Amino acid sequence: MLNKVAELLKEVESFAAKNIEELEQFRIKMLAKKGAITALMSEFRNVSNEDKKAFGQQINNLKQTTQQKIIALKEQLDQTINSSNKKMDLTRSAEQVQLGARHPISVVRNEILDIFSRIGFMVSEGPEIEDDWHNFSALNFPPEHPARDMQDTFFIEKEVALRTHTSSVQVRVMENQTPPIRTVSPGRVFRNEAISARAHCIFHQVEGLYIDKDVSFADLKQTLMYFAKEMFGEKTEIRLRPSYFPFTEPSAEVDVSCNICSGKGCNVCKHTGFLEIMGCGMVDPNVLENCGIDSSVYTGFAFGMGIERIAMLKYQVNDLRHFFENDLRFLKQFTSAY
Ligand code: 2U9
Repeated sequence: MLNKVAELLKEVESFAAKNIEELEQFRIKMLAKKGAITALMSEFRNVSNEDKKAFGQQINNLKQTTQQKIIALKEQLDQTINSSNKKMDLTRSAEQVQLGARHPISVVRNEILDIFSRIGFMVSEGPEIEDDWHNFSALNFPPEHPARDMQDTFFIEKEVALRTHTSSVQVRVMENQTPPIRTVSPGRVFRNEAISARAHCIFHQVEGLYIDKDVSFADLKQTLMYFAKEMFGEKTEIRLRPSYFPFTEPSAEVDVSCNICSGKGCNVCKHTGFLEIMGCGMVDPNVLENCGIDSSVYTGFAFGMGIERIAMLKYQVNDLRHFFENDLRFLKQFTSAY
């Protein structure tokens, strides 16, 4: 029994606590109702009469030593907490918070959507994984069109692919709504292309669609002119060149006067005075019929643009890959109301 007391005394004397929690654990272990010292005290009655005196003295000594040790350790720990608090300079100004900024592609997308929303266009979005019908067939792509090839499109299975344009969203809108329809569809699109300064296999588009009675090519030209002036400045001119797309007839490529040289000719516009910004056209009657819209009653126009292309022209970015690398030195240059 006396050995046990001596062992516990040794343990108490050598004990050190790193923190208040450890000290409290130690107090419970020794002095609580089921603690080691309390247990020893309850064995007092089993000690022979001649040993009782010595045992009593030793166990009292152990209990006192333990209590004093706990008080001393508590004082020590309190002091360290206070002195580490004293090292804090509460008057020091706060660490600067790094403010984030919207990605330039989001800035330009929001600006494009805002421009069209001011003339009554709604925003429609849809799936990035599309079936053959919504991405190709409904849009009048012939069965042998090269875009349907594995070389140009990322197929998931035979008739399921990553959408190559957001026109597929507008097919869904036409299938589900009756004209008048005025909608713009922003989103990511995917094409199996080699990555370069001018092309990427993932990029962003906004496509527009307006279907109603008596919609004409003149309405298309006015809408594009309004967009170009809002986006690139009041003095901007537009130019349309005939083109071909399966889903529009007639079709055109849209240029804006160069915002660097104001149309006089410079390196950026390759001395033409114009920069290509999008494609457009009157929706092919076959597309209207494919989507359940009577082409003898309704006509419509559509246009499509790459957001990266618009952002490059607006902010004079000469390499499209900057938009995907997320280098903060590039991104930090864009702060915006959008
Ligand atoms: C429907 C019918 C027709 C959208 C159009 C273009 C012309 C066009 C390209 C510009 C650069 C795609 O990002 S790009 O590579 N787009 O030239 N897009 S007309 O025509 C539609 C859309 C929806 C139902």
